[in-house]
Amino acid sequence: MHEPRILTVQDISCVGQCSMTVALPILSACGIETAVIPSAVLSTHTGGKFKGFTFRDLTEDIPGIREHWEKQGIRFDAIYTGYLGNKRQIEYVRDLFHSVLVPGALKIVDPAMADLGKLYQGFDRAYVDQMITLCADADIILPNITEACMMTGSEFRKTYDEEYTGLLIQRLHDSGMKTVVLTGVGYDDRTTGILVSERGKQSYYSHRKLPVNCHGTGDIYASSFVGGVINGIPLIDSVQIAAEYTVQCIENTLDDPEHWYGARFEGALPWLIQRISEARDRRQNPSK
Ligand code: PXL
Repeated sequence: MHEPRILTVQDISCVGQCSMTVALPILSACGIETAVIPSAVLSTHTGGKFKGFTFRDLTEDIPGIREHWEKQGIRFDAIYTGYLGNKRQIEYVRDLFHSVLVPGALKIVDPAMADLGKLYQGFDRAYVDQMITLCADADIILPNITEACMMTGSEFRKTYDEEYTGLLIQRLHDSGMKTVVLTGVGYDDRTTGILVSERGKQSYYSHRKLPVNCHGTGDIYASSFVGGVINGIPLIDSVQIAAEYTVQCIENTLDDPEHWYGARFEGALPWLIQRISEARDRRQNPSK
């Protein structure tokens, strides 16, 4: 049987437990061969108390890597992109979409650029506009509420109702986006969840909200979700497994205030491996 091979494009933040250093171990745990293009190397991520981080931009390495792969006939069954350092990288990722993927490959984009109503350091409106074009080219996008607001020109609200999230989803579809997995959707203080809109059908999976906001949890969520989907696990089940895994990672971090820069995702990997393999077996042997 042909085992899917995927490509992920995102930065390496040397310290900070986010992007590539989270995606690779999680995808490997899910049993998926993963090739990488590091979009930049930073000494730390750009959030929280980290100041004065280094940033080695690898943008202009991307076309050469693509050309080499094209010559070698290297192709991928899926692509998953996370934090991309600038507008040009987004253009280069769109080139990858059209050159190194097999026909029908799954394109998953996490427009990791903003949270809590604000863009991450270094990004501007032009970057958001470019990200909209990438998301419109993707099969599945994973914005949080802030990113959905920025991509649709909607007002960011801390509290909202189903009408508001429905409108955000509608506006994303109106901009050409296909399956939307909207993260961090909570209608009261105690719960949060994920609103999925796929082919005109919406489903909502909610779970208990933990009293902290950990850096990097978006990447933990996206990587474990991708791990489920690439294993052929139905979308809503992948959404649920990723959410439960992310909650465990946050729980494992709560008691350590010095660990403000990320979430401890390692300890719950055995649980993730088990859940993914059970769900995959159920898909292959539905009678079980
Ligand atoms: O987790 C998102 C992320 C990824 N990469 C870098 C970041 C952030 C969030 O702040 O700064 C470099």
